[in-house]
Amino acid sequence: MSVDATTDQAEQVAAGSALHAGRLITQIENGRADAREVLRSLAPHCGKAQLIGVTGPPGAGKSTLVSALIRELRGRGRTVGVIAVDPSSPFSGGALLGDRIRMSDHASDPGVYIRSMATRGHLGGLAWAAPQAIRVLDAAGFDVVLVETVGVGQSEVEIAAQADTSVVLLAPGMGDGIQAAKAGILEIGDLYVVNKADRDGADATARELNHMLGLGEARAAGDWRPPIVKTVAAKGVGVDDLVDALEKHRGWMEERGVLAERRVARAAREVETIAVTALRSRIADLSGDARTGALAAQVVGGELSPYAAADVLLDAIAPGAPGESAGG
Ligand SMILES: Nc1nc2c(ncn2[C@@H]2O[C@H](COP(=O)(O)OP(=O)(O)OP(=O)(O)O)[C@@H](O)[C@H]2O)c(=O)[nH]1
Ligand SMILES: [Mg+2]
Repeated sequence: MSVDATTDQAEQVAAGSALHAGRLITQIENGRADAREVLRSLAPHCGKAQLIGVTGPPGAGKSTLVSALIRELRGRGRTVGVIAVDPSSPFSGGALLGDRIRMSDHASDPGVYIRSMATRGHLGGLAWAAPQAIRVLDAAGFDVVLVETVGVGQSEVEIAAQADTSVVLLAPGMGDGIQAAKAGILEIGDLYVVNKADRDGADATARELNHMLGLGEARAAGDWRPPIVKTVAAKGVGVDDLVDALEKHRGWMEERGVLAERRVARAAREVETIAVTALRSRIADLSGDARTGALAAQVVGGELSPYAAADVLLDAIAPGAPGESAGG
């Protein structure tokens, strides 16, 4: 892509063109080098959006809640971009978020943009691509960026955990609490939602959650105590309370300097991920290389320790040969 085309695409995204934002995300998913150039031009436009992660077990109602959140946020005059990662698990039979939205009233609303991303199959994986896609929607000027990830798998949980505010969604029954604890999502919530409050067991789930999280225990004055909000996402019930709680958390973070800290931590992770991805791909390039085979043979033959062999490998890739992340 030419310099002009890069500048043009960046300008279009920064001006809020959903079409160009969508194209850029596709380029990111495909690991295209020119996406990096556009992202570089967009850097000054990033950092304004409120980033909210929504995660929880398959079928808990994340997409339904996201759709209800969009409605509530639009009602409050905010524009909303959505990244739905792994949007429908084979277990829950939940509809694709995109399908759900198409059926609803957001479809023709220019203040809403929804994008699904596949979990697998793109260069560097999800951990690398999702934060870049979030950047794109941020640069495109959406006030709020919602990220839906299913709470199984480390990278999915991490994406939600790295938001400004992480919402963990559970639903009564199906041993959700236990599933969630296993996946490690219980620790990451700034807010907890017990969805499907129209079903039996919602109060019990909320109590169990309260107990497991030690929410009844004393905290230092000024510390954040994660609230538990009950919702019936399918009917929009409790969603206004949830948005109030989100606003409260944002206010608390700004007051305490937590928002700035989180953003620095997130950027650090992002930089690390890009660097590690580049190193991996350089190592992968070498794995077909005779040198790696020779090193392995030397390790098997007892001539080299694996550590020494790894040092040789690192020396071969580390000294600044341009790799996947160079120039970005
Ligand atoms: N009874 C009831 N059903 C709900 C509620 N919210 C969502 N559902 C239903 O639960 C099912 C799963 O909802 P989804 O929003 O697709 O859940 P999800 O967590 O996004 O699912 P995956 O992305 O596949 O993990 C759907 O059939 C919804 O209609 C609710 O508040 N009450
Ligand atoms: Mg979903």
